[in-house]
Amino acid sequence: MSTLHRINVLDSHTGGEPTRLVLDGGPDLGRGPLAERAKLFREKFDRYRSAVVNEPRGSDVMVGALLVEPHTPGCQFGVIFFNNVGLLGMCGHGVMGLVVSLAHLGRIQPGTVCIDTPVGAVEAVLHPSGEVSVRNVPSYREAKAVAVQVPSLGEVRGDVAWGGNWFFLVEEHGHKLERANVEGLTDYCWRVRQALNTRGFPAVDHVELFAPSPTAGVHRRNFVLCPGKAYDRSPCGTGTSAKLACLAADGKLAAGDEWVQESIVGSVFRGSYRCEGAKLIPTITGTAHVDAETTLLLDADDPFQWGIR
Ligand code: PYC
Repeated sequence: MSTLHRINVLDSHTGGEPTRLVLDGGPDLGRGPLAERAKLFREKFDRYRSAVVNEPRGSDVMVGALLVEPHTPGCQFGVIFFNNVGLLGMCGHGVMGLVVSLAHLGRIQPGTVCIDTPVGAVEAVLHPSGEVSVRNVPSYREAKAVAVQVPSLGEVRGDVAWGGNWFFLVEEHGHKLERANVEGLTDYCWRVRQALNTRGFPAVDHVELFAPSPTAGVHRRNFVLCPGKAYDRSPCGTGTSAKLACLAADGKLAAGDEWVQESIVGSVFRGSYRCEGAKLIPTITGTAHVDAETTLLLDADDPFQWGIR
C-alpha cells in the first residue's frame, strides 16, 4: 500500500489568471515574520511549491497561495504566494482570489480584511457586488527611462518600479498586444529581462509592456511576462501598482484619479493611489471567481509526486 499525502486546495481565477489556495497539508513554517517563513519555504520546502503549481497537477500559469497565520498585528490572515519557478513578494490578482475563496468558505463576509504577506500587510475590501479592492504595499519608481542594449533587439527603454514585485515597464516596443502574438511578446520580454538582469537590475523579474486599448474607458492594455515565462492573464495587480507609481512620478495621474488597465484576454483592473507622507499607496479593484474545490494526492510511489521540477 502506498502512502498518500493530501493537500486541500481551492482554485479561483481573477480575470483569467488562476490562484490555487493551499488550505491545509502544506509545510509547517512556524510563526515568525512572513518574510522569514517565505525564506524557510524557499530553502527547505520547495518541493511543496512544485507539487502544488507545476505539472502534472498545475501548469506554468498557476499561482499558488499558502494560507498561514499572520504575524503583523491587526492582520486576520497571512499568505505566501508562489509560482512555477519560485516565490512572489505580493500578488494582486492572488489577493482577490484569496478573498473570494475565504468568502466561499464562509470565513469572511463583505467588508475589510487585513492580510499579511512577506513584503508587508495589505488590506482588501470585499464589496457587496463581489468586486475586491486591494490596498497594496507602498509602491515607487526606482529608475526612469533606463536604456538597455538587448542582443538582436537593440536599445529598449523602460522604467524600473516596485509594486510588491519588481517590474520593467516599457511603452515603446513596436508590438501589438494581442493574444495572437503571445509567442513573440514572450520572446521579446524574456530577452529584455535577461539583458536588464545582467546590466544592473538583477532583481527585476517581471516585464510589462503597454499599448493603447481599443476598449472605451480603458487607459492602457498591458502584457506582463512573469518570472517563469508565463504571461499574466489578468492586468496584474502589482504591475498596475508599479504603473501607478510611474504615472504619479511623471505627474500624469493625480492622487485619487482612476486608471483603468486591461490584459490581452480583456480582463480589467481599476487603480488609483493616495499619498501617505512620501509613500504612494495604490488600490487595485477587480473580480475573481472560485472554480474548483480539490484534494491533491501525493503518492510516495509516484515519481512525479512533487511535480515536474
Ligand atoms: O496580480 O500582482 C499580480 C500578479 C503577479 C504575478 C501574477 N499576477
